[in-house]
Amino acid sequence: MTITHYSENQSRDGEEEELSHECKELLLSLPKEKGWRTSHLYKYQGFWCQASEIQSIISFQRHFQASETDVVLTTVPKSGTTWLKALAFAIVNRKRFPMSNNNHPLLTSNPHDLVPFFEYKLYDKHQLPDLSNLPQPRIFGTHVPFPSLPTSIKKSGCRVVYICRNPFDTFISSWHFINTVKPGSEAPMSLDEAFEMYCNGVIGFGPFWDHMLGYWKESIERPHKVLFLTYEDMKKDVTFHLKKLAEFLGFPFSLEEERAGDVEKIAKLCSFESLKELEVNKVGKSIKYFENKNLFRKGEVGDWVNYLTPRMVEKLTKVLEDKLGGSGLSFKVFS
Ligand code: PAP
Repeated sequence: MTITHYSENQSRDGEEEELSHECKELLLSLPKEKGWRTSHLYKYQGFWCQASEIQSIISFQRHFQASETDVVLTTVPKSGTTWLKALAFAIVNRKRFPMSNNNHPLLTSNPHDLVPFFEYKLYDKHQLPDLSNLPQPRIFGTHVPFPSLPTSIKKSGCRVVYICRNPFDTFISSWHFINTVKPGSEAPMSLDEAFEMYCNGVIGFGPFWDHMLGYWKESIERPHKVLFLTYEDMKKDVTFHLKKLAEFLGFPFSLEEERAGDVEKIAKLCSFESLKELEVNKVGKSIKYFENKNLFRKGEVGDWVNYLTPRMVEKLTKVLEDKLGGSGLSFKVFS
């Protein structure tokens, strides 16, 4: 068996590649913990993230200029990002790319290529992208918590959509993902170790409760600008939520479109079952080091019952009560 050892400054999978002097200096001042995939996670502006993400996020915060027509899709990782990107893209572009079109871009491109992440794509590796010529409305994705979004997003009045997933399933999805993408030479992360870190809030862009509450509160204060959806509600009634999303984005379905079954056609095109079977989602990498196929695992609600022990369920339930109690945000995890 090969065991790989990483020293403080060595990079794992490009982890601390090409960091600027400024970023390296900053890292020295930040709290750090053992990471899930990378050797460390750093606490930047109150949330945990990897070194290379911090550099991109700083650049995003400094340089991105939102316009009122922009759409920003936001999530905790493994909460339904890929699904939301596909739906939003299909909704706002349906005049350009009608559902009757056999060449719909979602058939040949992964949703993350059509709706780029600020931190993994646009502002990755010192890039300063020219985003002025993108088709309107521009749609972007990010995992950055609400308080750390660039001021121009918070103040421009652009639309923000958040999709939230119950933390039991998000945890299991994250744990599977990490172990799938870890090189074979590294020991898998045990469920127990990952669970303790998760409950302590130490996970990319966590603590997850702060992330959720940031967007939850904003959606209550500014419901016309911040829409809060849940993975479970969308699974239960995708048609209803797709229409709600279209209305929120300013692209409501006409009666004619509804009669023609366009809502259902978009739901089908963006469904887990359809996307998973596409060639483009079986090969290639749309987000940095990660293979597209690993973005599609089971796509179910409640898979956590197959993994969590009664003690874990009790503990995470308590964490949710402690952290989300009184906020009005809760999860119905037991059917
Ligand atoms: P990301 O944040 O890394 O982009 P994200 O898309 O949020 O990942 O999450 C992946 C999860 O969404 C996976 O869940 P699972 O591990 O419980 O199976 C994945 O299967 C699921 N998923 C991906 N695409 C869809 C879809 N079209 N509909 C429903 N679930 C989906």
